[in-house]
Amino acid sequence: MTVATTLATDVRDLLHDLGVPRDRFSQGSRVVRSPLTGEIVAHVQDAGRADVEKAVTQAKTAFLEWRSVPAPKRGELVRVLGEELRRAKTSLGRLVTIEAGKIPSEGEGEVQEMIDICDFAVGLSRQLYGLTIASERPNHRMMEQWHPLGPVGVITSFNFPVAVWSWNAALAFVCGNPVIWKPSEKTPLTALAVQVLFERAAAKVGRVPHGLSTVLIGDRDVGEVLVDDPRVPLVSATGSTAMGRMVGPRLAQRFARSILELGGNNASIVCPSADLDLALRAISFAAIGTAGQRCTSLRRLFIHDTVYDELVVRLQQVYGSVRIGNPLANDGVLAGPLIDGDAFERMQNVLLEAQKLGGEVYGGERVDDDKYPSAYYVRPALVEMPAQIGPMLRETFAPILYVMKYSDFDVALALHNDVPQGLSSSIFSNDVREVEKFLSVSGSDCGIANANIGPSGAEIGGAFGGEKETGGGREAGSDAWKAYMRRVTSTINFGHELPLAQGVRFDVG
Ligand code: UN1
Repeated sequence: MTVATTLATDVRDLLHDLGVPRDRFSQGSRVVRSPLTGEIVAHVQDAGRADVEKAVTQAKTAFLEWRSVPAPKRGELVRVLGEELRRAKTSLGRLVTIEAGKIPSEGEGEVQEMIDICDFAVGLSRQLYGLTIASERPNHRMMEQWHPLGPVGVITSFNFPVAVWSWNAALAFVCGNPVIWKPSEKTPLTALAVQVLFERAAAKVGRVPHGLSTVLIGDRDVGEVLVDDPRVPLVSATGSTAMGRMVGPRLAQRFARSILELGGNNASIVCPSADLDLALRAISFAAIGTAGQRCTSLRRLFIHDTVYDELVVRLQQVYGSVRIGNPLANDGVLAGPLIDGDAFERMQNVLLEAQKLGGEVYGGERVDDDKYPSAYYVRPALVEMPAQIGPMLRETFAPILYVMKYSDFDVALALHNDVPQGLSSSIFSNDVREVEKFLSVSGSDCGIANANIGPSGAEIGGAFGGEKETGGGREAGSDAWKAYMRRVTSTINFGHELPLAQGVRFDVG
């Protein structure tokens, strides 16, 4: 595995390969650090209020042009963007690793997720179907049309710095909308790179209006301008529940739409008939992968008492031996760093809190701090809890897995649902009754419910999102595209009479 002299050099070379002009990452007051080492890798310029204003104005103009381009032609842009992403997969994946700290396989996996949603959206560009509806009146036809909506604001988080943009953007573009993107201030470089790939695709396709895609680097004030601008009819925001509490009501206030992807607190139930080898692998990936920094990460585990001791011992073996560290400097690493020192502090405080409440903590300590004093690598933590209390009810963006024993399936199911969040969930069982119950109306109350796989690592083909404090939004596959369009119901009278609906009589002559 090659390690450049410094990550800054590596970043410079990658951005150069990707075609990002040097001045976009070598000047500006915002310092970009890599969580792999804590070192400064670039400087970028924040967008000012005037830049945001300009982006929205241009997006509005671009919308007027783009909405009239036939949808399959709009799909052509997304098809070429998918090709650019395929070409850039290795470089962009490595940049994700450097900027967000993911292991290379997950960094490239994120780019693959972008490619997948582009393919999905290209097909969709010929399938933006509306219904034909039987009219109750003679010689009338009713139909439903889906029209472009307008500029879409997209606010994304550091943990999926580029894939979440693509879930929104690929759909928005084929649906006829421009996109204004505020990436996490912790991961601006990958966003700048994606914007360059978009610009290249647009140039190849030709006649793509200026301002169809813009990136605005900055703090929350940039996002707030998008949230409050009446020219932006939809904002899709990924982040904490606290962020959603701020964004949701402000959008509702001006009757704009929102797609909210907020905190998750995902659980799995391991039943007596579970395949424990399979469950062990699935649990390990879901709880330790991405250093527990996915919104779909597994955070709570309910294990039946007949298999509890065996599974916990096996999990402890995994937790004790899993390779943690800088994934660019060591082979075989499965857990990279936390994003920053604040995340580390929060994790340690939560572990202390759990301990005070009777939790037995295994792991959780900092590692490699001698090698990287400014980076935050931790051993993932397994916490045996006496009850579902305290931090178990909250989302902590760190590799902490709370474990509890159960003996009655219905009690486990009730505990499973008894948290404020409702993103993803899973069951490990070979008993068809348990599996079907878990997936049924009286089972998991989450937006995603899986059987014999973990709660994370969803494919783009399904609608992604969750209930309760997770915010209710849906992105990516299935019919999530409808949120990016305006539905028109039209009734056409092709007769000579004017029968009124509901048999109402209104004879004026
Ligand atoms: C997120 O963590 O915000 O299902 C998104 C998954 C990924 C997406 C996670 N496909 O884990």
